[in-house]
Amino acid sequence: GPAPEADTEAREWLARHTSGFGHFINGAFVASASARSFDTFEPATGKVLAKLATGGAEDVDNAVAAARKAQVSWARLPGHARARHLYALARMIQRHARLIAVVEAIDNGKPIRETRDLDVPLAARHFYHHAGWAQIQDTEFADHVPVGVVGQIIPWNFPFLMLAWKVAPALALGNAVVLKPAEFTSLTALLFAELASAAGLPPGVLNIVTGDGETGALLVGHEDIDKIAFTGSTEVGRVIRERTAGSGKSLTLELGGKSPFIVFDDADIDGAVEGVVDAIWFNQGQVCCAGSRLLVHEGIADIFHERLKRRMQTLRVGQPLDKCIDMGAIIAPVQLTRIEALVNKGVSEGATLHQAKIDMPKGGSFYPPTLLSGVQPTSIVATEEIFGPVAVSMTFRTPEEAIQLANHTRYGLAASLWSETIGLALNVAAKLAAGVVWVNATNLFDAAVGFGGKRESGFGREGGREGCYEYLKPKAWIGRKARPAT
Ligand code: TXE
Repeated sequence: GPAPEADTEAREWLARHTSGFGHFINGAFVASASARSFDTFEPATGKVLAKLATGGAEDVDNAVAAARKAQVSWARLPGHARARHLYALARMIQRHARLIAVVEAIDNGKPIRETRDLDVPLAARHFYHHAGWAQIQDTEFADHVPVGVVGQIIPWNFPFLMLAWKVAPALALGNAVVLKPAEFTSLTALLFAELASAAGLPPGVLNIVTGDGETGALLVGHEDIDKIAFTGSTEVGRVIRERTAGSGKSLTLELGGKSPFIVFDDADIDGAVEGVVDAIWFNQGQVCCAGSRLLVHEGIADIFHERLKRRMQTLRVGQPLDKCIDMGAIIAPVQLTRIEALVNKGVSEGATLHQAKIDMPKGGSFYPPTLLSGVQPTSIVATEEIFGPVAVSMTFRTPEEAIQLANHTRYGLAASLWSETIGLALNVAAKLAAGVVWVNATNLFDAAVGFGGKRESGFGREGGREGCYEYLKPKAWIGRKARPAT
């Protein structure tokens, strides 16, 4: 496939920023007050891609102050006027879809086919969808007011899409935002800031401060922020929950998962095998709702595993900008090491390892499609989120046992089940502890459907009406008739 260098528009965009990006505060890019910076790397090559500013206390202060000031007039706009801005952002994303998709693929390492067909169109769809809510906010949410200034902290696995999931509802409903992208993947957020400014978004409504967990912690601890919306690891989610406890800040957390993928003996086996490809090898398995635990009915386990192994062998791992690949690079060497360590642990705990013997690219952080079968339900690989292209499989005999195994987790984000019997599917679906259950499907998202978890996968929803309420506060108005003048 073509080398990453082949894309001139993205390379030119990057070249324009060789001296660094700065933060996006009050409608303009500004140098970091901290005077500190860090490098961001290209996962597929390991090479330095850009220099990014490290947000310190003063940068966060400036961004929050700009947001506070802008929020007042932003919230005062009638809903239809805010809707116009969201439509403009959606159209801007569509107009620059190719550039965003390429920058995202280079920065994250995921296949261009995914950024082009999923991340970017879904992000545009989120802005369109929430423009609709802004349009009817004045009547639909008349007894609610915006939360105010929102600090948003997002992960690296879907950098642009997570930005859209967070920014679109917040802005639609009259809030102002300070967003901190993940340190591995800040580029499409900065590109979005450029586009938003070109689209005429009022200064201060959206601010972007780059940096690592320290910068995130400054946002979490800031006194003048009304809400934190976080997507990332359960560990950091726990820290944020503790830090915001008693502060009066609202909080939503979208955290990790270990989602079950249940295949009953009457399932369409080829369909389910293809489902596994989408469940665990999509985005190199770096998906919070990845179907990472395969629960397969004993009666079809042999044939299912045989066909799955055959399918694995046909997957192509390669350069992100190659349109013919199925899997790109793992985000960073540190994650690669983590995946390797967990897989070794699985083998030492007695699981059988199967890895596709396919050509692997050299240079960057790559890991082959992997299956661990015969896994014990209590083993580390069956309980810990691996966050890589590693499926673990177990077998069951009865639907009751499948449900019990599926729910044997501290998480509860998603579940996928495969059966041709609708009664069985609905009955089992009702008993699964998950924020979303997919039937004969996996990893389906829609801007109109609230996404979120239960248990240690977090709380709060993103998308749809329920997602709007996360950026609103109820406000009651009770009064008496004014006393007639005497
Ligand atoms: O996540 P972090 P990491 C899981 C996955 C992965 C593991 C580690 O298992 O292997 O997390 O990934 C910011 N206060 N998921 O280390 O650290 C950080 O800068 C405030 C699942 O990248 O949670 C980044 O912007 N913010 C997940 C964001 O939090 C802090 C997606 C997420 O980083 C902070 C990503 C702090 N103290 C990883 N520390 C999912 N559910 O999709 C860090 N951050």
